[in-house]
Amino acid sequence: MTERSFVAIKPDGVERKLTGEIIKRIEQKGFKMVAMKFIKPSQELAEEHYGEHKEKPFYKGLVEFITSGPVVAMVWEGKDVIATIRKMVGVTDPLKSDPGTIRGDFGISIGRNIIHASDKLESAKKEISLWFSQDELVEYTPTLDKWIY
Ligand code: RTP
Ligand code: MG
Repeated sequence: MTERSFVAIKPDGVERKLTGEIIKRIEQKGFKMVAMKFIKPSQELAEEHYGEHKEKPFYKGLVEFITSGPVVAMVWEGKDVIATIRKMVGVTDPLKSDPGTIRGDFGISIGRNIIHASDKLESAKKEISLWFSQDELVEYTPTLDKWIY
């Protein structure tokens, strides 16, 4: 199914200059970029984004970290993009992520795992509307072959 996913390169990924590498991987997979911005998230945005983890012991540190520096926030579109990008990202703990995944190739620490990606359709919709206004989602049709998104 064609759908959209919210992806964010976290402050550690930006600081380690992995932005180009990560965008390259998602582009080369074949997905279509719909939106992108470089921002230092506010406290409110971060708290809302990770709201599902409010009661967890790592919540405060997680919000502190995600607001500590700039992130690259993006929306990507394509067939099964949500599950596919999660697969490309790896599991939450980089040490348990397979080589070939973003966290498996570049991460060590669960609290510094480089990238966020929506885990299901419902979260993707919520996250896209939280991070982007409607007019920041760019409508366009690629003019290349039909099989390229
Ligand atoms: P994300 O939401 O950031 O894409 O990561 P995720 O789905 O793989 O993991 P999730 O369970 O949603 O957790 C959100 C972030 O919280 C940090 N975390 N720390 N046990 C811990 O110390 C712990 N568990 C989770 C991670 O940075 C994780 O990405
Ligand atoms: Mg998550």
